[in-house]
Amino acid sequence: MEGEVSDLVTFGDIPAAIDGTFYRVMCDPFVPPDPNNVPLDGDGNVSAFRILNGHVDMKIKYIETERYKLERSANKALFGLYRNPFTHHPCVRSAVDSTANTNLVYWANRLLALKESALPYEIDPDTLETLRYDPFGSQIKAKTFTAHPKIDPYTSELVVFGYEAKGLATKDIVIYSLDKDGKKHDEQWIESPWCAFIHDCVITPNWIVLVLWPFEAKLERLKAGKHHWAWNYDLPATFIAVPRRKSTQLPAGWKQGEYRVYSWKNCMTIHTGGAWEGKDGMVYFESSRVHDNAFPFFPPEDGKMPAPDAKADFVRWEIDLNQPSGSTVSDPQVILDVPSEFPRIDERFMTGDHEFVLLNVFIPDRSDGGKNIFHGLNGLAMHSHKSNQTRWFYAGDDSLVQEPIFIPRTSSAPEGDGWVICMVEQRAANGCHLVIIDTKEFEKPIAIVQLPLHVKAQVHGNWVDASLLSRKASLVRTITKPVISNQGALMPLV
Ligand code: V55
Ligand code: FE
Repeated sequence: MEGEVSDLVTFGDIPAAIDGTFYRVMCDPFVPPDPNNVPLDGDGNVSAFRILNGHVDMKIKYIETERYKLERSANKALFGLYRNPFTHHPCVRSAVDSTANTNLVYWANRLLALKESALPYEIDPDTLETLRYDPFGSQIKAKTFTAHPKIDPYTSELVVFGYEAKGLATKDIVIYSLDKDGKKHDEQWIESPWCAFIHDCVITPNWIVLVLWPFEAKLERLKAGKHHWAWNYDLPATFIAVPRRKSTQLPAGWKQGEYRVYSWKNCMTIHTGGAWEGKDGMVYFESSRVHDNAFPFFPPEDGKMPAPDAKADFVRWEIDLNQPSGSTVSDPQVILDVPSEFPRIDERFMTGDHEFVLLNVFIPDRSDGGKNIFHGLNGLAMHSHKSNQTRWFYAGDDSLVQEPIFIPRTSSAPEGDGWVICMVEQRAANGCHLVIIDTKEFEKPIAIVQLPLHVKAQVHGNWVDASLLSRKASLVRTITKPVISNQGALMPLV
């Protein structure tokens, strides 16, 4: 599906102060994929929701990656397994192996469509047309760019890393930042303890901590035509702490150029929330945690499947940088003892002390979803670290929620004061809608925006304030007409 719909049917009222675009990306294979491929490899398809004057316009468009164009013209899959060029058709092995399907980040006046196996694609924020691959050009020496770069709002830097940065199954990791003009700074290269899956990271003013999952890539297995990743129950969840800059004040005992590797037990710390620095070389960060392999499509080499009732929660890790490399970190503190994913904070406070985390959760004793992370999450939580209180939003029966995106009420509003926008999927009803929640009353939405079709699950999304976008116009047209009440042809889904 590609297309545009203007003025989506909306129940409730969208505040006129909300002016910007919610961008999200889905995995949406254009041609039937290789039957053995994994769900992570569908073509990136963007949905954009331009909100202006209380109205919402929507546009959906594929990212025209090299893969997409080649497979579209062949009208069949030419790429085999995820990140395994040995399984691709020989004619496409030199093409960029990116579906650009994981995240959309606006930085340096560019809307970046990201896949961690390659460099960014840049897309037009208004038309969603694909503009170019590798928009930061020759200054970028690595082959890969994370889908989870982090914006440091205090220094106006995008902190980037890439793993397998010198090519397939290499242990090389690059770290650098891009300033607001897209110029690279503070590049450094480090080596991973094994060729690990490094999906996410955290940043503090002085540190970047890379979060390694216990999967392993091996060139021999790739050459044998098998999956890029195999879970390894003998590997621990591992964190690599790296000073962000040469000028970082190092704790006692640290040498210039050093980085340290810390680990816990075997588990999957899927996505990170916030991070901050404590006194005397302490770094704290939060993450979701599944106590097993949350990607059963990448089993270990012996084929062992994860426990169907694997426990999941949201935890706080404490890294003591005074401990030598190779140390074990202490058991994390459980912040929310429910299956949780997609933690997000008010990113105006990224790197610093912050009170709130927003996340998808499975609210026990309500319908839908499941008892664990594999069955979908039926609500949102907004947790205060200060009061230790959690507020819950239950999306209704037959409702699965996607990543919560925070929109500050104004650029200078207090932390957490604003709105949350979130896609809700109703599989039985075969529909989707956006909910807009005012954080003053988290339990119920102020507006529900009806999509005219069911869309696939989002991987990640972000809000881009209109002040950052080059044109103030709507994606479809500029809406100036007054609100017309719905005539009742469509019923609200919740
Ligand atoms: C993730 C998703 C990806 C990927 C690697 O959610 C990790 C984690 C949608 O693609 O390539
Ligand atoms: Fe992610």
